[in-house]
Amino acid sequence: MSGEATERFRAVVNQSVAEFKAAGRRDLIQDVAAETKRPPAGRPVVLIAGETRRGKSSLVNALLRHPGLSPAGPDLATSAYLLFTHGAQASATLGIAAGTDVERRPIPLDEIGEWATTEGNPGNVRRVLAVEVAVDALILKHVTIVDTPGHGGLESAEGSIGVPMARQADAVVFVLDAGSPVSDPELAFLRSVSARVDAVIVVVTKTDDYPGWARIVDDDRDLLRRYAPELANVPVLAVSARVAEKALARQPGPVTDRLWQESGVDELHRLLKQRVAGRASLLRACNILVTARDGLRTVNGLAALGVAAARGEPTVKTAIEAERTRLRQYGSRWNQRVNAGIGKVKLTHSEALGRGLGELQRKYTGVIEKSKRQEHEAIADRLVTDINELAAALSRQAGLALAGLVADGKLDVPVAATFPLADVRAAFRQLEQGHTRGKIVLAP
Ligand SMILES: Nc1nc2c(ncn2[C@@H]2O[C@H](COP(=O)(O)OP(=O)(O)O)[C@@H](O)[C@H]2O)c(=O)[nH]1
Ligand SMILES: [Mg+2]
Repeated sequence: MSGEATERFRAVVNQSVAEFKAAGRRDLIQDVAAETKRPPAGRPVVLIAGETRRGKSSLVNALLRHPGLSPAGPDLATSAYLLFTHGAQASATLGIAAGTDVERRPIPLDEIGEWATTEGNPGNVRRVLAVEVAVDALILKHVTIVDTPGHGGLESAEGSIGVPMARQADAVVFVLDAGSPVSDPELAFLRSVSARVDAVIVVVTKTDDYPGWARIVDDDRDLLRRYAPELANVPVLAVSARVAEKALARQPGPVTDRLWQESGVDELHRLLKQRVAGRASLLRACNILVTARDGLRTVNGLAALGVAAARGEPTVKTAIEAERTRLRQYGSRWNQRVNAGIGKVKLTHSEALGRGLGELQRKYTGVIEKSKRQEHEAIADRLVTDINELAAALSRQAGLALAGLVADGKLDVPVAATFPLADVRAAFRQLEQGHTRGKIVLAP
């Protein structure tokens, strides 16, 4: 980021932190602080997350083109983090808990399973925290890949290490399988990940095993749209590590190429290169903003009345009508009070809109600067989604402000102008001029 962009970025983050302070939410301040304090990145870190036995380790092996490197199988469960980095010479190094220290010890590559699976190391009696594996795989020239343990489901205490760990990641590949649609705990996990990580890719694996995989992929997309709207636009890729293994076992040639294509693993490779590789600092900046945005949503979304108003619930509408009638009886005093009320709504609204647009602008300036021409269309699509999201968050906030005014007995908000979403910048300009008589409405 340029110096000026860095300054503006800091200002946005500081502003958010100030809001959290005002709301007495030390936890949210800590969340953002944790993001900003991470050491500078070299290659972006991609976390492979998901329920146990979904096929994470097999997918990692397919991506690395190194069958069996990350222990995988029907009776195996990964029990430690496996960090795959690039190295011309293959090597594996254990990280073992020794009191408060971490002892590092090299091991042969074929002993990883003895240390990093529930079978080789039941109950983790060997106190393995992680294994760092260096191999000469093409994908590792672009990103560092972390295969994650998980052996009690995402809901369990062990499974939940996935969420804090996700904070160490620049991007997350979330693995589902084609046997059944995304489950509630998986959706909940994805939602909490998306509150920290901007770059999320969903992968539906084992397509070779389930002839009905295409319907499951459609269902997954649909469920994400409905229950995790913030993830409505994440890429959902269908893959098969098994088909990739078949391709790996063959000599190069047209059939092998077709198998790679069919496996979907090449597509995942391409997506990681396009969206993640070479963007460590940009992804980190985005993740800080995502964390701040999530905090702002938490702070702004707590009041139940606000939620009811945003949903247009009849009781709230009736309250607004009654208030309007009451206020009409006030004559000139009514005008004063209404204007004060409008000022209040306008203030909250313009600050939030300004902040939100500023964030988006910064984010996308960075993204567009570093992207290739053919990616621009896809980026534009994402921008529109994000603006929609911002507008939805703002209408919720406006609902809150309105509800507050109803409670204060100060409500009547004439609408000065309605802008279609595409004119969001015009709306913003009018707000900036500050001469508006009524509330600015963004029509989604
Ligand atoms: N048919 C098929 N089986 C797979 C595929 N990927 C993984 N599996 C199997 O699913 C089981 C769990 O895989 P693993 O990679 O260990 O899952 P993890 O626990 O998420 O790391 C193993 O028996 C794998 O052989 C795939 O693409 N196709
Ligand atoms: Mg595994």
